[in-house]
Amino acid sequence: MEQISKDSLKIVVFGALNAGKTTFVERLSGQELFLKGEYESITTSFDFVQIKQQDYLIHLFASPGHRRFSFMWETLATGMDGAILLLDSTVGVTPVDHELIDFIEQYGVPYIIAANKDDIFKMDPEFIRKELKLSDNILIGNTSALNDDNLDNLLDKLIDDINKRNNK
Ligand SMILES: Nc1nc2c(ncn2[C@@H]2O[C@H](COP(=O)(O)OP(=O)(O)O)[C@@H](O)[C@H]2O)c(=O)[nH]1
Ligand SMILES: [Mg+2]
Repeated sequence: MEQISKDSLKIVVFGALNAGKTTFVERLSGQELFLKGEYESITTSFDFVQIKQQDYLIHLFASPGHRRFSFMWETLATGMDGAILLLDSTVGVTPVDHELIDFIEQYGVPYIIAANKDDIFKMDPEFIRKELKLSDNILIGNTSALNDDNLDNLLDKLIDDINKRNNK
């Protein structure tokens, strides 16, 4: 029988339209997606890459941001080990972000917040914590998907949270 050498984790990146989800998974994978689920630059289906991190094979999905495709959130979330909510720092915290947090919390998996486009505008993590009513143990980081800034580090921390959860 074939040996499976790596454990795998399913992680899903959620976020509003234009928050930078496609860019985020592209930078993390170091590849431009060959097949993007995009039509006129709006992600209509999901993006998917596989990356190796901390001895895990990570199946990293990005959800379609447009509200009209929210029916896909549940499909993507099925079996996820962790989630990342990407905020667009140039826009701030929006109703869709509230909706996404409520959605993610139903699954009871570790998740982190990435305030993206930090290269243009810096959002204060504590402002985000208050706005989204997040407890202190939820990590909030500032990222620039465009400049590949803080992506690996945040993913590592999410994996640490997942490990902690699974070793309980
Ligand atoms: N300045 C800046 N632009 C970004 C960043 N991340 C994404 N973008 C840009 O924002 C736009 C939307 O990004 P995209 O990844 O398609 O967003 P998605 O709709 O969430 O998948 C594109 O023009 C990206 O180049 C970032 O960290 N900084
Ligand atoms: Mg996209």
